[in-house]
Amino acid sequence: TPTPTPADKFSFGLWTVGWEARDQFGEATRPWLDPVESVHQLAKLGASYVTFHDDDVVPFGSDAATRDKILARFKAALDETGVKVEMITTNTFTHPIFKDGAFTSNDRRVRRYGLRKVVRNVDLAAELGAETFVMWGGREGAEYDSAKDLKAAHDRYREGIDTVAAYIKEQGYGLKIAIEPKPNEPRGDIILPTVGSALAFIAELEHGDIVGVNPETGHEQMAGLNYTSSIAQALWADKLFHIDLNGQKSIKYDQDLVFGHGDLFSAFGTVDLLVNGFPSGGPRYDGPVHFDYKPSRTESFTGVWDSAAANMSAYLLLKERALAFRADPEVQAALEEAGVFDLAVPTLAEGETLADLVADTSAYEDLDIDAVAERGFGFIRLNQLALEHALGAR
Ligand code: 3MF
Ligand code: MG
Ligand code: MG
Ligand code: MG
Repeated sequence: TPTPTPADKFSFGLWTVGWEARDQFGEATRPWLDPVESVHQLAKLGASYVTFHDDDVVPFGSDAATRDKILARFKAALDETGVKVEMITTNTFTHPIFKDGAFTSNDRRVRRYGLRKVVRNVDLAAELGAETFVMWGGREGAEYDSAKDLKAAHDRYREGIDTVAAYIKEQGYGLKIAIEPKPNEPRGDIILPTVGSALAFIAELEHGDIVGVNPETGHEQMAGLNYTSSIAQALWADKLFHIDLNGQKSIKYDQDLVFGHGDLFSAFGTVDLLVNGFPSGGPRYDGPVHFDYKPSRTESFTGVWDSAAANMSAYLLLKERALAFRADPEVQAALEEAGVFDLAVPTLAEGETLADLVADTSAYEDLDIDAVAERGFGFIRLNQLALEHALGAR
């Protein structure tokens, strides 16, 4: 299998390999993993970056002196390995204080505390040279419709994010905020459930220019959505600031499998878009390839490091296949026949007005609609070519 290089920009959340594998029904199956060890191991496996929640590195509630000491030791590991921090995020979901959310808790004291915790972490992100500040509002939601004033919740969410964005600008930090949507889990329903919801929300912000999205494969799939379509819309809107790749098998609990271990053919489509871009060109994702998965509860530390390597290997194998797919002349001909390239041609000609179109009888009155309707697009043949490439049969 191919070996990762720095050009691949592979990145891992420290909470992924560091997950102690405690779940709803069972205790931890692995001991705490020192983040310093994770940095060393991930570097050895070929990752270039790590990301973390404040509490992944500095235990919640640590005093200032302890925090400084832990961060100094962590920075030394970064210096030693050359691993960089590209993204930082805040844990506003584990401690019981956040049981009804942070920015949208019904308790104002919690909202004020949450905002302070986030802003403190923005300073750390800037200090460590991160480019992206992710916000996953995992507890921003409810189990019951009567529990929330949803208009006020969106107002408070906007207030929170705009306040953080304004602070980033005031301080002259080069950071961008990426909102991570998720439909449910841990709350029954989470506010901003999908990429589409988050994009619509960002359009209502005062400082939306520095706010984009961090879509996670499994989160979109938990809502029955197509992850590739979701990141495509975010790219189109110039809002794909970051990605969380992983695996999920259909609509069920948040599985956080290794990338490619869920819907493999969909993962092929994702990598195809990431490495080849749109057939008509335009916005590309150029950021870190970040994995947010969980080594299954059945695994020992051997399995933890195997699974970290598996994410990168799956991505690189799919990349090879996706490049071959687009380079195949037969595929290009099938794309041509399917009209994929024609979609980039504007519906109205340059300078043509709607009145001109209405006057063009060949477009309507004289169009042989039955003849046009007879056309077959050949999408199945095209998809079979994709499948053959994905399986390495070509
Ligand atoms: C939960 C998640 C989160 C976010 C993280 C920051 C714990 O399903 O995906 O991981 O990714 O909080 O991005
Ligand atoms: Mg997730
Ligand atoms: Mg997940
Ligand atoms: Mg995530």
